[in-house]
Amino acid sequence: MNATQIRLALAVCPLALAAQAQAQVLNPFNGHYYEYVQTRLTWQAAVDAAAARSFMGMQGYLVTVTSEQESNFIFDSVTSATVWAGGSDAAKEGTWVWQTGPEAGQVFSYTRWSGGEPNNSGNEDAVHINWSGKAWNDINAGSSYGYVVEYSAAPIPEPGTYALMAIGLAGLAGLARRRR
Ligand SMILES: [Ca+2]
Ligand SMILES: [Ca+2]
Repeated sequence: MNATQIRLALAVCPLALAAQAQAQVLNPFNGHYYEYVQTRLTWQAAVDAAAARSFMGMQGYLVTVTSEQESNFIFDSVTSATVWAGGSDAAKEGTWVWQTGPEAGQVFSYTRWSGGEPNNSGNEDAVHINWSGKAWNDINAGSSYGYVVEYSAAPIPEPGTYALMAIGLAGLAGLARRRR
């Protein structure tokens, strides 16, 4: 590497780091973070890959879109690519249920289906978003798309943490009694 190449590497490196640091985008409205992953996977593989990611101690999950604001935010600020979201009607045709994140098990209360969708054309059991502008479509879960990982919940304390907290509180109570 000559001097020019070293100078170039030093100039480019911080830019690369800055781009990486901004992979997760904060939605100030709900405090959740979102990360677009370009790698094309099947729906179930995207569910698993999202759950394997974590950010600031929060476990990721395949995105759940539960409001107009969240839908707009993803399209405008995270990605406008067509991406998987964590909903399925595989268990009961026509009943769309979130399978991921804090909403796992909840029937969709907010939807943004494109006109004529979901149409279950050839048995389509998974939802992808940003399909037609900001609208959604049901599609075969074996198709391959990129995906958005959402991060929202603080990690759930391990049972051992509660035990330590209890010991800590008992210790403080004892200290308070001794002071009196
Ligand atoms: Ca969500
Ligand atoms: Ca469809």
